[in-house]
Amino acid sequence: MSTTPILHHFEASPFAEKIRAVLGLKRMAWRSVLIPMAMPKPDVIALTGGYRRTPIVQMGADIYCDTALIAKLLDELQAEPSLLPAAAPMATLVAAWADSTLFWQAIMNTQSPSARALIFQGLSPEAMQQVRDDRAAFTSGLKRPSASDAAAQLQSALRSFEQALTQHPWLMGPAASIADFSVYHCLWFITRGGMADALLGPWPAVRAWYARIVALGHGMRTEISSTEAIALAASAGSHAAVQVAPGLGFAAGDTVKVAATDYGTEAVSGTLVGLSVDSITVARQDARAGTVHVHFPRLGFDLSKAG
Ligand SMILES: N[C@@H](CCC(=O)N[C@@H](CS)C(=O)NCC(=O)O)C(=O)O
Repeated sequence: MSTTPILHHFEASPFAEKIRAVLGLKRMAWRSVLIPMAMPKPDVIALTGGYRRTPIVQMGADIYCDTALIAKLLDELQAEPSLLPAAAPMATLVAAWADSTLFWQAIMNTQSPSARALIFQGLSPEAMQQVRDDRAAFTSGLKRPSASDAAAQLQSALRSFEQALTQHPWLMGPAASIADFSVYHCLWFITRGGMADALLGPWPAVRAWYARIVALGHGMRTEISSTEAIALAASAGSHAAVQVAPGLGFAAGDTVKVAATDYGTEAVSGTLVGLSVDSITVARQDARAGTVHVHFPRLGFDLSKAG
């Protein structure tokens, strides 16, 4: 099986930019499948069985959902430079805070018509409206900060980043870690919305650090179609080794459902084949993709027995 990851993404996605920048740090070769920004996404659903968030990474017939798990996969595929340097054991926790809290502060600082126009440049007014309607349903259960709360909260976070980055080159110390990339993609979204001067202007160490991440690039990218990606899943013939650890309340072969707990909560149903304190793996069948193993992190996901 090929060891080149396939990233299913769209250009304007900040979470995809997090992974593209990690691929740049690691100077990895990868294949790119461009996917729709809004539902319907039949080729994504053929691979995941219901999960519709962006990005996902495919390795043959293994599908990795959520950038926290994708980052771990990329560390397994190429250990150096590591996203979890030994000197930064708390990096995943800072990354989780950035992905779930800083992200919405960034989004709520880019709601002006001029910022939205820059973020969605190239889309027709109808396509922009379609994305807006899609996102309203996608985040309907989620409580976000108001624009004024988000403005204050963002500056408070930037002050902490500035203090850290005047002491060492990366947020958690002398080496880059997953925390840098989770913070970076939030600031990338602000920059895309034309808000960098206004919001990042007072923070020179943050701007210098941001420029260093941009300079890492995106690794070596080759385009393939979603049809080719599905055919690769169907012909893979094997899956990554996983097991259901004892003592976690589930057994291999259980029929289960997995769903994100915050937004985009469509469940994936299947047979449990892998479980640990860090990840969940479900096997499912698809008419086009064959037997697919779909992997999720445990943080931010709800695992339950189906029926
Ligand atoms: N916790 C998820 C969040 C992913 C996320 O919110 N992605 C956005 C795009 S940046 C999304 O899924 N938007 C709707 C869509 O693409 O269908 C992760 O780390 O991957």
